[in-house]
Amino acid sequence: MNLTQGVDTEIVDYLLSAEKECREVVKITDQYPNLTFEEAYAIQEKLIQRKEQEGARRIGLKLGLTSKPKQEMMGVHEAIYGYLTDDMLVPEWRPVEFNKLIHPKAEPEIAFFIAEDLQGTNITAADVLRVTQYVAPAIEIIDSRYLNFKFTLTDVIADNCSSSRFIVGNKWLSPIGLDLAGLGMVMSKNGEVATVGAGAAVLGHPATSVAWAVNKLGAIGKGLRKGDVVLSGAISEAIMFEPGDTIAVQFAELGSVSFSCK
Ligand code: OOG
Ligand code: MG
Repeated sequence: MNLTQGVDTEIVDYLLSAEKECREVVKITDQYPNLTFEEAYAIQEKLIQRKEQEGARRIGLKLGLTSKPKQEMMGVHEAIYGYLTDDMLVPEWRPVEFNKLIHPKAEPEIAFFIAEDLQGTNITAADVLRVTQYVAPAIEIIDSRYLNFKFTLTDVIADNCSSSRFIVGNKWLSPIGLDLAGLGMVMSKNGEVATVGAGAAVLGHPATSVAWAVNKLGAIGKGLRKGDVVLSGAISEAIMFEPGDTIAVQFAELGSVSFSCK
């Protein structure tokens, strides 16, 4: 660690106040250019612990940068992960409040509901599917705390991978017999097609993406727990929205999920 004592707490305060006050802030690597991935994950962990002290509950995991185009855009070869907390979950019938967010974007996701603890460093997509009770259509709302949504990999890891809100649709299916890689998806804004994609956009198969995260966690003695929900990574690029907009994501066999913004 090359961070001096107390700097991690300062960064946590900085990012949490940006989120609470709904304002963008200069990215942390402007001041700490040598921040390592390991340090960024340590900051992320502190940030989540602080949210827990303030009453939030950890309910799962989310993957980011799981598509080749997104990785190339960032000049990286690896995905990233962050935590989901219960206060991020928005019921489908409740409008998303724009004035509580900074510059949100919506992206299509597949949610995995985990029925058994899963920990290890040799976990495969098949292992993930074995413990997945259901998959469901989901939308993630990402809302980077950084100016103009621009950051380096270490910045975004520390910022809990831009996590902000998520919405889960009401059709839940067992993944057994579902072709999650071939699953087609259309995301629309106010009835007009905005993006299209398929499950394979996520590291070839969404369960591969979840397995990657489990192995990453396994290396530091952590894992998924029974009851966790995992967002496996965006299936297309994220789109901006404003008050009055409705975003809907329709999956071929998995049904749809939508939200309106007010
Ligand atoms: C980082 C988070 C990306 C995903 O599914 O790729 C993410 C960002 O692009 O702000 O959640
Ligand atoms: Mg996402």
